[in-house]
Amino acid sequence: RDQLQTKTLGQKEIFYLENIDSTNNEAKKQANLGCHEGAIVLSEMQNGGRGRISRSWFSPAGKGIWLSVVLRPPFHPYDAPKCTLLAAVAVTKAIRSVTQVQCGIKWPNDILYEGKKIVGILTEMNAEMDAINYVVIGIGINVNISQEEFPLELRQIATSLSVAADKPIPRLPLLQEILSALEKEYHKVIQHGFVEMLDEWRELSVTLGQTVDIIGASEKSSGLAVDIDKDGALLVEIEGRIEKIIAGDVSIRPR
Ligand code: BT5
Repeated sequence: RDQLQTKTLGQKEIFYLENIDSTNNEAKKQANLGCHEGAIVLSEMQNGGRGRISRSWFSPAGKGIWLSVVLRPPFHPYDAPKCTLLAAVAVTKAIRSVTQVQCGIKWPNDILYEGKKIVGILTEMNAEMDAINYVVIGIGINVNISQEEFPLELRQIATSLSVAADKPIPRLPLLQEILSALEKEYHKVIQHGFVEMLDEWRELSVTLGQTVDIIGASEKSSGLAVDIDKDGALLVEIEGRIEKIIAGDVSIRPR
């Protein structure tokens, strides 16, 4: 805590665990019990790490940053999913500055290096009527996992910072920078709105300018990812028309 340069994130409450099913589950539990904004949950490993739509997240002991952050943002619940975009910007910047690994954001919730996933983000929300009670941003970062340590089904699609940098990466300085960057982006968004953040997102994106397959749409389609809009939707040009792709409904795959 003394080593954090943040004002709120990780300052009042840090829940540090050896093992847990999912740091997001623990963070939601603590949020329901009334923890402060900025509380963080960290675990050395997760035995039930989760991705979106009940996919699982590989989280071996001591080799990653398995982190969840509780926020109580003054946004409309409609804007909560944009926390994923904000976190992707913050984490990408932090990784680039601490490790020099030139990773980039794949819309909406992945950070990739040379096409392989290094980070996944899972934002979950609890809201009543028009107000957010809390948002939990779950961030999973593969830090020191060798390529052979990934289960077979992930070996071709996942990688880690130590593989990308070709050396072990100490976790603490990276965690400190991630929390600082997250706090900075969060306050920027509160003060100036999401639209202000989008230029940074565009700069760090590896999705824009690519031909992508849209998966989960009623008709299978593909097109050129041209931009992100004020709602955080991906704009894809399909046969001369611009389609708005909303996170959660569909995912994309580069051609
Ligand atoms: C995600 O889901 O990418 C969100 C992952 C969020 C993980 C963090 S860890 C801390 C917090 N606590 C949790 O329980 N979760 C969060 P999605 O876009 O649905 O991608 C999931 C897919 O990524 C899986 O189906 C696998 O194909 C792949 N995958 C699983 N583990 C991986 C890993 N360690 N590295 C790269 N890819 C992985």
